[in-house]
Amino acid sequence: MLNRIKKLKNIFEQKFSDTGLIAGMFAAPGRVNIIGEHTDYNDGFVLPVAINRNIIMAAQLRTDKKIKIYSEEFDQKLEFDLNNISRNEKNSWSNYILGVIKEFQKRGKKLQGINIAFTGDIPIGSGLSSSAALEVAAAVTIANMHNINITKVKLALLCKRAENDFVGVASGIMDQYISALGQKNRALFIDCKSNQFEAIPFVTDTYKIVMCDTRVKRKLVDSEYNQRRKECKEAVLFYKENLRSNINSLRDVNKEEMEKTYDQLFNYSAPVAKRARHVITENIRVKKSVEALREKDFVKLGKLMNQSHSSLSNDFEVSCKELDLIVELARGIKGTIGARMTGAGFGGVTVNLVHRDYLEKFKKIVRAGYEKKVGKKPYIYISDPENGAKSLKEFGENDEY
Ligand code: NG1
Repeated sequence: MLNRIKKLKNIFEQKFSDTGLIAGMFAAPGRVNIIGEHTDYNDGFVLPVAINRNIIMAAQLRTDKKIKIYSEEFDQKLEFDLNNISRNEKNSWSNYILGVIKEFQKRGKKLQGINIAFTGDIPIGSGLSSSAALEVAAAVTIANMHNINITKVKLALLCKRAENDFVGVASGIMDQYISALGQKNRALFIDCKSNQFEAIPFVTDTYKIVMCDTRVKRKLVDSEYNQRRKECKEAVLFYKENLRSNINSLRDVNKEEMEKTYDQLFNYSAPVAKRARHVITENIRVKKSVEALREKDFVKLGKLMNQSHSSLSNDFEVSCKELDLIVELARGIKGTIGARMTGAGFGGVTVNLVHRDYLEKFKKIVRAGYEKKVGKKPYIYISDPENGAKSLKEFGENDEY
């Protein structure tokens, strides 16, 4: 990261003149969800980790009310007025930062003008949550520069509001929580109903988290995602009528109840019955995964990840041939103890647990096998669970935010 920090400092100096006011640098990571897919909007459980890819942001206060933002990735410098923040339809990347600024303003914070430059190495649009990282990096930057005392939980909730209300994506809390609250060698067990979380030790010298990016554009994802949400709601209505009136989400239905009524629901709608079965069993798998981590039983965790993929592919039907191919190739390699798609599906990334002695073999076989059938190589990233958002006080010195 040191080189990127130096590079960003140079960029900042080229793009902006020194105002002499408070300056600083901050970073917020992307994430991968180890298990717990399509459970967040069903009031369920997720188990993400922060990864070693970040948005890094350099900033300095200004004496006026202007906000100037430079994105290295888009090579664009935009200017806004603090007194008149509205959505930018043309340069949508800026909305993640503007939305965060707006949220601070909504909370009555008097902000000063600010110059911002940022860069990042989280691939955009592949399901590693570069957008939440950008929001969290912006929030940490704004809070620090203005001496605003805010807990990490409140900061993550503020970013979620920015995403829901300003950017306009009805996401859950997972991405902003893990980017703000991630911890080195820990996964975050999040209850998406209560927003409570617990950092679970994810300690292993033997296994690495490997992400494989299919590089498939997630074409169907929006319509299919909304369709799945609708089907889950339909299942809740069915259970409410046929089981108990106090069922308000799939979280409230246990496995026995689901199995007892499976045929009845299947006769009403086969997809709805299958979606419900995925969510209800996935919540159980997340809780078992937490147990596995507490027991340091990574083989057990890997098996649960494999089961999660089958359930997402067969019952929730959000996988695609490229994801299934990478999962199949990965599973064929000795040293892979778990492989599954992660994120919304229809493309994006898989997450794997791979023995460190087999990493090179893994990369070689997955790249070659995928290229042979799909015509391009997948991108492969390797990470341990990392810390969440932090201040980069000085070059190379990583202080916890
Ligand atoms: P990805 O595909 O990682 O952006 C999406 C949702 C999550 C969750 C997963 C499925 C957004 C921004 N994120 O994740 O909240 O529902 O799908 O588990 O919509």
